[in-house]
Amino acid sequence: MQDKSSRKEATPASEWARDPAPIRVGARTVRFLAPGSPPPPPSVAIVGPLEDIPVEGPVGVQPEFAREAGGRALVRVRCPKGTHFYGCGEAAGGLRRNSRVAVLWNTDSFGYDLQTPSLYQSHPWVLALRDDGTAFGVLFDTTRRCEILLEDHVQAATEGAAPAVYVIEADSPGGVMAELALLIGTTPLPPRWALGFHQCRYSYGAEHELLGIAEDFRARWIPCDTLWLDIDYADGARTFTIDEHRFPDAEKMIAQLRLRGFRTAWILDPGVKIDAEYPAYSEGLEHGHFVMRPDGTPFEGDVWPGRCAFPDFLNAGARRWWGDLTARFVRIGADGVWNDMNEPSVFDGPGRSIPLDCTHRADPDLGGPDTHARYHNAYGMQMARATFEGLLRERPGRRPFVLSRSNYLGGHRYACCWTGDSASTWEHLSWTIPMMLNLGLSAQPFAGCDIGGFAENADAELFARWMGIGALLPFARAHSDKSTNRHEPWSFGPACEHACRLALERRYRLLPYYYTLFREAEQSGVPPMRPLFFADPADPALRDADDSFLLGRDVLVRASAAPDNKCRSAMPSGLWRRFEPAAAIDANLPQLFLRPGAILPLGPIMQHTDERPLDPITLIVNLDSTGRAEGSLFEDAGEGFAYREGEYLLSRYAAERDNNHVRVWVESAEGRLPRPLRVAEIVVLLDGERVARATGIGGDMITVLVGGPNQMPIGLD
Ligand code: NBV
Repeated sequence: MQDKSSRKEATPASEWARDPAPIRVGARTVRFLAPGSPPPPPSVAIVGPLEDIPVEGPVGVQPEFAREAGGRALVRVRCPKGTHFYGCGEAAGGLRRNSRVAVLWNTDSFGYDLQTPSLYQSHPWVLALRDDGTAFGVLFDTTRRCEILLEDHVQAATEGAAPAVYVIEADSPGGVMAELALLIGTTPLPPRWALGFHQCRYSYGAEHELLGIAEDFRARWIPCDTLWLDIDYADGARTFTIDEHRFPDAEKMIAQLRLRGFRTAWILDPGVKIDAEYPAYSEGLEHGHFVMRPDGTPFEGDVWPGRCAFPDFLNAGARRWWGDLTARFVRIGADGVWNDMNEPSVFDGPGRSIPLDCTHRADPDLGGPDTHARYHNAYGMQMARATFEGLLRERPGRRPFVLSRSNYLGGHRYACCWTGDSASTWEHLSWTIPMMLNLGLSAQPFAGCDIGGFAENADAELFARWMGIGALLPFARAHSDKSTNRHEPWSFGPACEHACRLALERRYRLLPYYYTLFREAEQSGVPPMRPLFFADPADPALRDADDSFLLGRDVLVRASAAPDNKCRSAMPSGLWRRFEPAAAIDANLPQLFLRPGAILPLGPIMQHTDERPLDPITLIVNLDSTGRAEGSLFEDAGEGFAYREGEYLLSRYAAERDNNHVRVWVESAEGRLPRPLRVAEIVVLLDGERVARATGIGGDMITVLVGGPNQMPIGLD
């Protein structure tokens, strides 16, 4: 995204990603079509039924259609003065996107900066906030190259036919996101382990190295769930192969890691090496699974393995073939799959990708056969889909976990994403929170960054701060480029290691809350990580907070990404009280606050997510001005789909103050899982950064004495 000044088939998977109980807050969607042209078919973003959506109709803003002299279709949406713009997916820079241009064209953008026109993903979607706190969203439904100018109006210029334009109106930004989810689906609940910490490096190059990293995590008592294998595990970078000299028995290695509580995630790039002896290539060629040149021969281009052909993921047969290859691979025990280079990146291709006139045999419901110009932005999403569906076919009882670098609006149904090849600089760290927030507001809420930055060298101070913030993002993975400083938590000496341990212990204590938020997101489409203005959309002071964010409704994170560690954003009104789930006060970690009227569930510190049950459970209580609070906790097996059949426990907690006592109880429960017998610790937040505590049996009413000697400072865990 650039500064304006600097520029001259509803699949089975997506069906189950939707939930019949979305939150609709006085919201309304209307579809607009360019006058005089036939309605274009919906793009891969759309899964919601269009029959319920009126064409034309009364909403607060109306798109106008025109055609540029050069031939591009133009859509302009005039907005009320002072409208604030967000969304448009992945871009470096601040949260508010007024006066910027988003160029939607998926691009491999190593070491990107503020002037890089487009990054790895495309989201032709703008969320707009009016001064009175009401909101609207505009979706330009095209996978073609699209430029969106955000000025006093929103203007999109796209190639090809004029897109259908959806306008969503709602009382609040959360209402717009919930309504958008009816059109494009929601993020399926991830397996619980995927919300733990992930450690990566380009590359852990041999079995002994990976096992050593695992031992270090456990010996140093630093929580971690997943270790990642980057391209050097493969034989000559051939996708689906493993170099047997460096990884002589991958299945055994995976089993050994599982015994220590580790999962593994493996990279699979789309480029298939042209090599007649390599089955992935010969099979793909034989069955016509590759993207073709206009003359009907497979397109060839250079990537890591050398000369490659590229699977045509727009085609159902090619997706199935690829998904089956992926499944064969994960039969040795891999837990997650990482799709990289899937913009797709082609070193010697025009614009570093596939030529625009190459052809895809796209399925009829995706739009039918057409050129790469039409489908470029959907390529990575359809690769993620092939991977997701392959995993689901192979392991129908497990939730697929796919990480994809490239994606398109609606691709949250298949993959988590990360923000690609950043650099280890304070500037890159400062873009992290706004990037995550805008991805969430673009319906890609399961996202993270390379903790520590990918390229260049971090130092102890930058890495510790990056870990403090990164450990609180929806997806938390440390990673680094070849020949740079390593990014394991102990790489920068004992003080930094201590800060990293505290940051990760915090994440693990917060996991029950995160998990509850992800379940809510699956139902409602409202992202777990939200901008501060969600606390009060009408408060002008909250609209461009780049160094604070909300987790759900209840937790506010103040997280400076500047060397001086000063947070500049305002606080929402009300007595948000500081709390600390670990003794993080002196480690320069972000500060955590709890909303007045909220009860926050925390778990015990764990070294990995299935190390032990959620016992004890801690409920942190911040009473509102009437002396009441409430909160909820969603629990289930952490894996599989039984929760969709009622195998879960959703507890709603309530608290009330009566003079010197605060009583806390389970107000209501939903789901078939029995309440486990466990210890509950109640922590009531009080004035002067003090707390009062009591312990009882979870499920019983517990009374906390909040007066006098029972009070103690926060942060004593
Ligand atoms: O597979 C190697 C890297 C990977 O570590 C990184 O996360 C990706 O964004 N990959 C790009 C290709 C090489 C980048 C220099």
